[in-house]
Amino acid sequence: MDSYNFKEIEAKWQRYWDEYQLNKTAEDDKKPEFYMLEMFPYPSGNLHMGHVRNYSIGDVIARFKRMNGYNVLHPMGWDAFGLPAENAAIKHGIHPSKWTWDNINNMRRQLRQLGISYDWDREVATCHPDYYKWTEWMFLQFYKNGLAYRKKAYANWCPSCKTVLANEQVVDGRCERCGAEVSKKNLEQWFFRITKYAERLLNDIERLEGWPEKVKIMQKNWIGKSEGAELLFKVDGTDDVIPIFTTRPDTIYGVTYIVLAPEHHLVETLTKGTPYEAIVKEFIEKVHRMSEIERTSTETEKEGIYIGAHAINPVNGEKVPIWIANYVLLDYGTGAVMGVPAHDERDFQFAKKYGLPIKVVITPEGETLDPEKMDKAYVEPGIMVNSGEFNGLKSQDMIKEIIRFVEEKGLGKRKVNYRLRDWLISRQRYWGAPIPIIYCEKCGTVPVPEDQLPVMLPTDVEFTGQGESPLAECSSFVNTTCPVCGGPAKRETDTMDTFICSSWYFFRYTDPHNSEKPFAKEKAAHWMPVDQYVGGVEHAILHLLYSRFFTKVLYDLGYSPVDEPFVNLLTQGMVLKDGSKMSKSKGNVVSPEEIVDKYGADTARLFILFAAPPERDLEWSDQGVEGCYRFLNRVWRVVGELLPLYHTGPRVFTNLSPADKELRYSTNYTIKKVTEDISTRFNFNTAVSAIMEMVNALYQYADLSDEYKNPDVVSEALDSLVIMLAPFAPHITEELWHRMGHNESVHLMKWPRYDENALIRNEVELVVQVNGKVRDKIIVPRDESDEVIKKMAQNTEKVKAFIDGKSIVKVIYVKDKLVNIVVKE
Ligand code: ANZ
Ligand code: ZN
Repeated sequence: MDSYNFKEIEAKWQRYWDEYQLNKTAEDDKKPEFYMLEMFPYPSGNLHMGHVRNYSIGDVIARFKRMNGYNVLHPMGWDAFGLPAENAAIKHGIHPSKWTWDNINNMRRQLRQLGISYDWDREVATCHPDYYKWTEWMFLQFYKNGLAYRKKAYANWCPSCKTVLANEQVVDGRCERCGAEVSKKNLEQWFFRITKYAERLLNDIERLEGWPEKVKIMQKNWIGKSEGAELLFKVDGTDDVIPIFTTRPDTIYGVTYIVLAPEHHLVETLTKGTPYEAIVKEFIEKVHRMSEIERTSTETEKEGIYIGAHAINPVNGEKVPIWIANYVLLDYGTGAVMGVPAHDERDFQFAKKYGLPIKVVITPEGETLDPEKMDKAYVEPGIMVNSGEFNGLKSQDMIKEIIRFVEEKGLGKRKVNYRLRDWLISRQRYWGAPIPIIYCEKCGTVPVPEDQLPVMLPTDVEFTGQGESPLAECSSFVNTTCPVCGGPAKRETDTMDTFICSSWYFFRYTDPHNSEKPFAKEKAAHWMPVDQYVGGVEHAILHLLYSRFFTKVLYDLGYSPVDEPFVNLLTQGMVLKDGSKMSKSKGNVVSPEEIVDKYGADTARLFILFAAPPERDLEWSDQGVEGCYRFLNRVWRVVGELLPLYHTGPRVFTNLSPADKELRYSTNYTIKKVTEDISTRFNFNTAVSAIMEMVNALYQYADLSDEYKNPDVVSEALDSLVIMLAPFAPHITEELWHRMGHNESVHLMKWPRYDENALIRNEVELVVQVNGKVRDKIIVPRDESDEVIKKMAQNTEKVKAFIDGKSIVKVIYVKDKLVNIVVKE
């Protein structure tokens, strides 16, 4: 046979598959459905190895499922809005749309080169008006159902560029572009009320049986449910009340001060016109130069100041000073904390630093604690002391008692708090889906009527990197007429967070060309939920949580047939080179296109699937790639060599020689192993190595002289080999399949089933040596006793010739391998 010309083969079959629409999917009620989804990429310009890994994993599963009788939906698209396109516009003067579409075209070409079996007719791009029309529609449904609202929130502001910055544009507190110190600007922004779904999002994690445990834990922690109490502290000498959330109401008698978030609304009220006003203002400005991460980091020095007012402890009437501090966040709990230095480590350090009193209210059983001598907080449970009528109670019981007490007296109540915040979806950006809202002086906030969607992104926009946002500077966009009264009105100029676009794309794939609706419910019902989702663990929290939230909202509004989008989730490991993640900044990137050029897509795919189990990190290895390339060449040659014996007729397995039986064993064992490895744990690496061993067995068989080869056994082996390798290396197998005389695609074949009978190996072939030299081979029953086997070895004609007349010193038997007879003259 000619040599393995991957270039020709890959191009040829890609054309063929397109022409015969092999990967096109339609609903088919005769087959069970399977929705295979990989996270769609951001069109950054070029595919990287992480993409190749993600999509190769998905493709093997998709092809395997098809061969097992499923009707598989396997779509691809582009998460195409976002900041980099806008940065390119500012830096290089390329319009974000052109930049994005050029990248999409390039990456689509690269994906096709890899031979991934996508139904390209279902491709979506979130930046296309046919798509973002429905993203806008989604916003309106949220708005109409009280799940979208507007309030003031801080955004990063560069005073020199006079522009809002995304978090990723703030580097060490400075503007990424000009280096100026970033401050905060309080702007009216849009939010989605995800907190309304906190409890359901948390409870339903239990139903996600096919998700990795670690992802479920990350989601749980992100939602962050805490149970405790909200206690009401009055401000001394005013009517103001400070509600305070605490998980430790048992420590209420140990409160020695109160801390408000610097942004707390009472701070201004309480300091206005007092001697504290100026220093408090100064302190707040300093805090605003820190990011939220810095503020809450345990490394950051806790800093605060007294604001000149006192609060009254609701249970004992004690007056305690009110402070503000950097570590108290406005949007957690109530934005106010009761300081209990004796029993909270952070409070302990804060009190030590500022000389605030420390009051012990819980002690270990039978011990006392002296605040003077403590060098850290006592955070364990214990017995209540210094707590009035509650002294002597166990602190765990105190929690219940004190909640009952404050509820009875109207001093507070039981409270569940979530770490999860409402989702700030406003972005002061151009390259995103417009928020379909109009502001009219007469009618107020008016949603754009659905029949007027999409609100199109204008094209005549300037990208200066200055001003509130490009859309806000574009008067033809801003100025419009009110849909209610027809008077002059202004458009909302914020666009939506791109996480919104990716929170519903899996629905659109089920009905991508629908111009009446985002998707028909029947179509979604046919395919949803996604049976297998594959992607990077970096999306374990936000993308997956937002998608779950969207799905639940759409379910509640009657649009979605399901309330959880993804049944099974596989989070693939990273691709490493020289021990660290492949990345531009490290300069250790291996480009997929280079590898495909040099070895072909089949080798690239095979290597990436063979080198590690999908959930583990994968170390790139040039030798590993070479090895996979050599393996495909071996497959090519051995199939070529055995091809003359191959036939498609019926196979009869009688009168088999031991060698035939060995090959049948190898074939059927491999079918069993590969099937199990793929279907139970996605162990593609061990599946591939099983196929490699089978190829070794085929080579051994091919070495026999032709009269000993059995065409039926060969045909069974070649069928199985080529079909099982097809999901991994789709091109070479298609070529071999056709050379084997088939007209149909190998990818339409049924996955092979193994023959139990071929797996029973009750005979084994042994080598017989005399004085270490091989003299014969014998076949013996596998479970025969050592004694009998040793006798049998001495009884063959060939062996007899070497031992007759000599004295036998000893006979050595190595189980299932050989018998060595040691003789003396
Ligand atoms: C008094 C207290 C005593 C507290 C004690 C803890 C231990 P989780 O479990 O994370 O929900 N806290 C409340 N609001 C805060 C805010 N806006 N910024 C910073 N810290 C805040 O933690 C709840 C605890 O975090 C609350 O319980 C409060 O401190 C603090 F021995 O109140 B605790
Ligand atoms: Zn109006």
